[in-house]
Amino acid sequence: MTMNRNDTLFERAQRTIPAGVNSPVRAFRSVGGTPRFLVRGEGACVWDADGRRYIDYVGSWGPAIVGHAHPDVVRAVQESANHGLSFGAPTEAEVEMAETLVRRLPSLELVRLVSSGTEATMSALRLARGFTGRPKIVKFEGCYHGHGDSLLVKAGSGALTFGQPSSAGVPPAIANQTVVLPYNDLDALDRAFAAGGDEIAAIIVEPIAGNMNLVVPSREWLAALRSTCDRHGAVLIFDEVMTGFRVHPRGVQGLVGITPDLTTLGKVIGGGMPVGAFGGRRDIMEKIAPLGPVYQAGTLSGNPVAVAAGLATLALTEAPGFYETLAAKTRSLVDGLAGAAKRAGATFCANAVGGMFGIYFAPSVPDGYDAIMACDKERFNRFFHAMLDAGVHFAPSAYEAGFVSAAHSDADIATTVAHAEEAFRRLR
Ligand code: KE4
Repeated sequence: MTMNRNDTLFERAQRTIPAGVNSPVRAFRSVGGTPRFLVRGEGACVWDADGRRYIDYVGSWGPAIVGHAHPDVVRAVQESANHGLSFGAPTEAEVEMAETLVRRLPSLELVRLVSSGTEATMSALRLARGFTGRPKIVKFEGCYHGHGDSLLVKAGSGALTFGQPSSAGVPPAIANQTVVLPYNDLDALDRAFAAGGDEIAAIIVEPIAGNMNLVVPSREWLAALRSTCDRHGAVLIFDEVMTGFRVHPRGVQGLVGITPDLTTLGKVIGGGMPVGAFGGRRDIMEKIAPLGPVYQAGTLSGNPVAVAAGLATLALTEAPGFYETLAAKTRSLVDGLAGAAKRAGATFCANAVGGMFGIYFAPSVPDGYDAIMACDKERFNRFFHAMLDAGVHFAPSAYEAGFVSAAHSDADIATTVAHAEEAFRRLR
């Protein structure tokens, strides 16, 4: 078998990097095969080390909402870098970013920048615990909030029983302070708070889930999270690292009209560069050092070059009709895929919210974790590779959402749908 550049690079990478990648999902272990080593992105497309072009629906897992290498974003980065890369001192760009986020998200009165979504969520949890003086947090099965110890926890048995580590290296003493409940399930929420609400510092939730694939919960359930936190004095955290400025100009909180106490952000606000953020109610955020007793810090927090990329990206999303066009494009993709599957006789469905979508080898759109787990993963994996061979780059896992950018053209969508119909026929 001739070794292509991807194979050669993957073999070489594994000699010095665990599994050859710097983040596990990139290793293709869920779908099998050799990951594509990308060398360039432009607009809706990426190119691999063998020079092959792909229409890209990963978009760096969400950040590339205006497309890869947008001239405005690249120019902003270059201009900022010309003045130096990092100072470890305040800069005006960070103030502009904070003002932009506060202006666009209903929940934000104060906001602090960090360098990743993980930093944002782990800081928000520490802040909620510091603000309430309580030890426990509630998260939901199927939701991912980065790799902070308190969040690498899977469901224990029973209502308010202790969570169990979902990763080695997380001490049970930490895991058992996390309660894991079923997503989009009202009864389980009531039982958990009835059993121990006075110990619960916060609920953290993906208000639209994207890390078990796309799952849209009922508005009623989100409203119940809000009222439950109000009743028990717990902090409601919307983890909008993925959904923030992806599904709506004002996040899920703007889409559904439910305001959390804290919001965590990432991805789009960095436009592909390392930026995360956490923010919310002034009385909570004023507990953060150096104002208050909850410590949090970061050498590159608010890095001016990264913030320049984020500001340029967010500015582009404020163009008139940006989100309407993006949502219509994404909807045309999922409707096109569903139509192709129907013509090919494949059991398949798809869903979209704003610029985010989910594809499922199942008869109906999943509304929770169990329904996601019932989807046909093996068929997804075969579909993934058929599409990759055809030059379409979907997320290399049946349990991830997909992303459309403003750079995807109608022709890109039509080409994707045509390749999908062929792939569905070969799946039969
Ligand atoms: P980062 O630390 O990866 O910047 O953000 C963690 C995070 C937090 N919250 C939500 C809702 C997220 O989706 C993420 C990260 N998302 C994954 C995609 N499933 C990043 C891709 C990866 O892990 O390589």
